[in-house]
Amino acid sequence: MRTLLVGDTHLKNRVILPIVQEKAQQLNCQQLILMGDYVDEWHQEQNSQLYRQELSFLLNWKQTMMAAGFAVTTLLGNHDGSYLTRTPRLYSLQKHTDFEFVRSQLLQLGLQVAVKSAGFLISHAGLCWGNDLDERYFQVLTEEDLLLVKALEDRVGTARGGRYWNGSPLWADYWQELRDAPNPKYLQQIVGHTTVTSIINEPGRPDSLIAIDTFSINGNHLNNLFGDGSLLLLDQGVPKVIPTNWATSPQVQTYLRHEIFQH
Ligand SMILES: [Mn+2]
Repeated sequence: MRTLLVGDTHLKNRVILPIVQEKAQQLNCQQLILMGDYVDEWHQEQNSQLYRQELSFLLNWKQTMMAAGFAVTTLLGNHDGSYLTRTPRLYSLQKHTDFEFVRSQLLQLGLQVAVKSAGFLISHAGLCWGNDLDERYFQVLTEEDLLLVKALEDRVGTARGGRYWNGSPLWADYWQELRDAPNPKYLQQIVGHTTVTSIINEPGRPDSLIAIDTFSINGNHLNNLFGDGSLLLLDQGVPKVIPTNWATSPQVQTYLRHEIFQH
């Protein structure tokens, strides 16, 4: 089984997912896993139209890819979780009617907390010491699961300003929580959530905790990119970094200029 994993997309689905599609076809992948956080981006809290366009594209894309024979898993991120539980944060879309629309689209997309593939536990932020798995993590969430989502969304680690030293699988900080205190039962994990300039995979360590959130932008000025846009391929269980042209793509520049993002 060849699986391609995609870091947090944060309202850039229309530019990231076509790149993913091309790579998935070139690499003859059968499975695609999106790491969550499809919504919210620096300074876009009032940009309702962008949320609508991005979610519409994402839903269509998932359907199209599944119709073409790809298994597509869309994981739940902390940003998505605050819509499901109706607890807006400062970075959420601020208009209430549009907030509800985003929520319904995310439920329709079909989100789950975790998935296992080739010996790796894969979730938005990772399962660190003191957190256990729940069988519901592996099922697509419905309205009935919102208490579970609420518990995970509230459990913010101290590294991100929360009250718990070990964040939940939606919130664990890669460096200060997951790597500092890995869960001994799950030493092979792949996570998004913590922005990295390029994929972090260090063979030779006793654990294998791979960070792949490479599609982030510099929030101060919205004028440049932070991550290099690389993807992770799992080929027969072996992780391999797949570079993309994201960092030099002219389409990305249209987001950074006033054409798509509000400043
Ligand atoms: Mn996140």
